[in-house]
Amino acid sequence: MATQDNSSPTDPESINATVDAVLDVVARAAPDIRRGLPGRRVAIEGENPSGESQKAADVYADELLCERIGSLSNVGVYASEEREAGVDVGSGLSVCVDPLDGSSNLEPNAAMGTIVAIYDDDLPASGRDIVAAAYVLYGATTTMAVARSDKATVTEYVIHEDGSYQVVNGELTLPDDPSVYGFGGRVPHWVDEFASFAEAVESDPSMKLRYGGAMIGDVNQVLTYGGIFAYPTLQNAPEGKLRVQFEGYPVGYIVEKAGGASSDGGQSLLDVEKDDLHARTPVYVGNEDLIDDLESSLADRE
Ligand code: FDP
Repeated sequence: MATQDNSSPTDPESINATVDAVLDVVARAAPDIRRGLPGRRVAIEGENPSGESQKAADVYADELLCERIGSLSNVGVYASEEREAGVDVGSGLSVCVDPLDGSSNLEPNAAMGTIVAIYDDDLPASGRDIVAAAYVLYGATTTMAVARSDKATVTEYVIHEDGSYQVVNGELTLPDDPSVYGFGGRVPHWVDEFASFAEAVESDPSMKLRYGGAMIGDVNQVLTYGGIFAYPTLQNAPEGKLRVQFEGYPVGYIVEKAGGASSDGGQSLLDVEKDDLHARTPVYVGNEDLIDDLESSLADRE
C-alpha cells in the first residue's frame, strides 16, 4: 500500500527519540502558531488538496511546522492536509499533520487544533503503523494530548506562552458515564440509520449537545466528559469529510488509548485501509457502549 519510501528507523529507542523530538517541536510551535493567527483570518486564493478553501493561517501553520519538523533527524517525510504530496525531508519516520484543524472557526474566534500522526512506515501508512499521535487544542488555554506506543495511557499537557509545557493529567481517560455528543454534517444528509441513532442519543436525558465545528475541540469534550463525536457517512458524501491519515487514524488512536473506541461505522478506524494520502473516512469516536450501539444501528443498512 505504501508509495513513498523513506526507510524508517526500526529500533524502538531511535523511534522513541524521534517521537520525543517531533512532539517537542509541535508543543514549542503552538504559541507561535497561536500568535500568528490575528491578521491571518482571511481566505487566500487557492484550495487544499481536498478542494477546501485555505486561510492564510492554514498556510502559515503548515510552513512553520514543515520547516521545524522537516529539520529533525530521523524524519523521512512531512505530509500535511495543505499539500498535495508529502515532502521528502530525510530518512526515517513519516509525520502527517493537520496544521490548523477547524480553521473555519478562526473568524468567529472559536477553538481550533493542530493534529499530528507519526507513522513507522511510508505514506500512505496503515493505522496500525502509528507510533504516536497528538493534538494541540487552542482553546481558552493551550493544551496537548499525546498517545504513544511506548506508553499505556494518554498524557495531557498545558503549553505555556514561552513554549514550555507540563503534564496536567498523566492518564487522560474517558469517564464511564457519557454526557456529551457532537455530530457533524447537515442533518438532511444523514442516512436514516444514523438519524435513528442520533435520535436515541438525543432522547437520553443524561446527554447534552456539544458541537463546536472543530473536531479537536469536540473530541476533547468527549475525552473530558465522556460521550460521542461523529462526522458520519452522508447521503451525498459516503466517506464523510475527515481525512484518514491526518484525522481519522490519530484521533482513533488517541481515543482508543484513552479507554474509548473508534469506528468508521463497521471497524476500528485503525483498520481502515485507503491508498490515497488524502482519502476520507466517516469518523465515530467515544465511549465503547455508544460506538457499539452506533455500529449496530448502521449494520441495519445492509
Ligand atoms: P474545518 O473544515 O473548519 O477545518 O477537518 C475539517 C473540519 O473543520 C473539522 O475540524 C470539523 O469537525 C469539520 O471540518 C467541520 O465541518 P462542518 O463545517 O461540516 O461542520
